Amino acid sequence: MVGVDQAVREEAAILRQQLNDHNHLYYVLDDPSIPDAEYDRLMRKLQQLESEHPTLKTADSPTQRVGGEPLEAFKSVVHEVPMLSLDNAFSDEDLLAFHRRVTERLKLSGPLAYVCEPKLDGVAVSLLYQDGVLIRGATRGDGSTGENITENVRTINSIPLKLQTDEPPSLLEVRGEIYLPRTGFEKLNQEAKAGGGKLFVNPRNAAAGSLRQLDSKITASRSLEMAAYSLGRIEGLQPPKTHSKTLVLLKGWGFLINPHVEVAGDINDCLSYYQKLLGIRDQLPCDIDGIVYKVDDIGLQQRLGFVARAPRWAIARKFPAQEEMTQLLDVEFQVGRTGAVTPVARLEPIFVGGVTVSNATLHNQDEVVRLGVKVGDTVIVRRAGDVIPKVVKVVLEKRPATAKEIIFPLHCPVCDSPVERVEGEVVTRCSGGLVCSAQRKQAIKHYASRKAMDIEGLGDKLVDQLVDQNLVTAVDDLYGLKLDQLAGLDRMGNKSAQNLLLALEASKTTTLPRFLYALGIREVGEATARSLAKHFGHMAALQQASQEDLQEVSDVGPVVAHFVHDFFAQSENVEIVHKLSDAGICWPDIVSDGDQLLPLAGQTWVLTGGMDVMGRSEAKEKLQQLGAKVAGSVSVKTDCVVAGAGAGSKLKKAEELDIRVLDEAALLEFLRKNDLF
Ligand code: 5U1
Repeated sequence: MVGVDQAVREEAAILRQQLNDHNHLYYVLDDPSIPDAEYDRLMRKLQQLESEHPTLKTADSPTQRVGGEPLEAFKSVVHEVPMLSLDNAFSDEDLLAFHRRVTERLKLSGPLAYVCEPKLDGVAVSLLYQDGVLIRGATRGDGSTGENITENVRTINSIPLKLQTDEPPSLLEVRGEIYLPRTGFEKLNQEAKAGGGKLFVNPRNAAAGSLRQLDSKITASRSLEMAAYSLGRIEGLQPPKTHSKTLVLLKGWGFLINPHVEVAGDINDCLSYYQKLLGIRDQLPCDIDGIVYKVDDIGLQQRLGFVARAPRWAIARKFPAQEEMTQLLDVEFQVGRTGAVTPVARLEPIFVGGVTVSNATLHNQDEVVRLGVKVGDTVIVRRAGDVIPKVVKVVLEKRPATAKEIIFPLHCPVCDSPVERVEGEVVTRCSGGLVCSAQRKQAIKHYASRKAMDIEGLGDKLVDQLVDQNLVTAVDDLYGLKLDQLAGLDRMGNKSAQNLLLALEASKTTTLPRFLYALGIREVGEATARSLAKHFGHMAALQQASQEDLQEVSDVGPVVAHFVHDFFAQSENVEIVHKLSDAGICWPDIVSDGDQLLPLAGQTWVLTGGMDVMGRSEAKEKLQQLGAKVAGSVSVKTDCVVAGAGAGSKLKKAEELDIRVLDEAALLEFLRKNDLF
């Protein structure tokens, strides 16, 4: 590097190191230690040095993550060690048969340890590091030859550009899965929809599509992640003797290892692990399509060897598929709380994502047009995570000659009022308002729901009966119901009627955010209801607020302000609020005396380890809403540590300092009590 001052070179090297370390803290450990603005400042400084002295630009420079010049085409890469595929097991019996084959071949009788890993639904890749610096990224391709996607791989923040060690192996190949978390997938499709672009069917296709971009700036914008799961080639360092230690080594070098990886002492633990992971599958941040079990001992792996293109020492136990094909039998139109008329696909029942599905949403007219779907079509249905099943694709080759166009109704299927579509909106709505019994029923169901007034025992069927028998027209009527009226209803005895009256009574003491949410004001979800309550403190102040006042609330823009204002401008809504108040609904007013009255004001909390149900950033946000400061490290000033799965040194320190520790379940319960979960 002739011509560049030694001091400048050193400064660039320090910046590279700092940025790579902060990147690892942020993207792999989910534990940033500096604010984003400071990170940006360091990045800008390095960019400036590199643009002044282009020879300083190294392969491991974090400035290379933002994407470079577009490529003409991808080059081929021949894998020196082929990237194998895995045999599949579809049942406990298949897994036990695999274990029998393994133990018989090894002539073992005692327990055998396996590593259990979630099988991420993404794209398998190989990363090559020379003297600790990432020099090549390639797709698996057919296992022998893949594509060189180095420029794209460099943009993925959880992939270290440089190994975090002073003594790297001279050559290292790391294998793993690049995937798109569900939130990234939803965001990508929302953006594609807004821009009229093509939607991806699932996160795996989206990850593959993102990696096949010749312009790495596009890849950089896609929030891809990579979890490492094995070594390929390694030179200049003796590899560990077990697979579990290999993962620990990879983690130490800066790779992301899935937090749910576990070592099972024997095959029975593998069976329990399957049940455990299946139970939390829907709450995980990314799609997984099964579990990979690997014999932990590398010596035993070598003795077992391979058959055809799969190892004898590993197997993939598949989960029920999240996408299946079925037939669209009919389309019905459902009317929601706000009058939205939603086309619902009636399907030939199909087992998908672990449940039998016979209905799936088609969202709206635009979506029906986008899918090009007709009644009688064979369709692909996806059910993943907590989301309701969706029709994601039509199998056009299977379209029968009798397939029928889907016609949207001009009148509400329930109350016959005209259906309208406001310009600029995708939704068609019944114009009947409270005349429409479907809208009334939905409004009452929403009012009674768990996150609103939480009226136990007031289920959907009961609401349908109450409205159909004219016992309840609007939510305030609920509080006038009598025992004999309730006891006379279908599937209601005296006891259930009494319990419901008690639940109605209990619901009268509530919180302002819950009540606001329960009113069902358009676009006012739980978070907005909380912001409104916190800002205005009293119902009266909110009712009198102008649209300008409303827009002063954080997260409230002109659209929400319009809906809130419009709601309280309608005398029938104000009357319902009065009647509810007369019925005894009450809550403590929120006194916004700075943050002093927030339950965690003045406290410092630390989050560590993996969270299954709620991501760490979401948990952090909620604790902050309750007034806590959330810090990255444990000290004597820490009031409480939330220790999730695999918590390590921070938990130990908390125990040493005798600091209160909560597990994830306790945190969720605490948040629930504070209306934040
Ligand atoms: N987690 C994980 N996924 N996966 C895929 N481990 C893993 N290992 C694989 C594959 C194909 O192959 C090795 C067992 C060779």
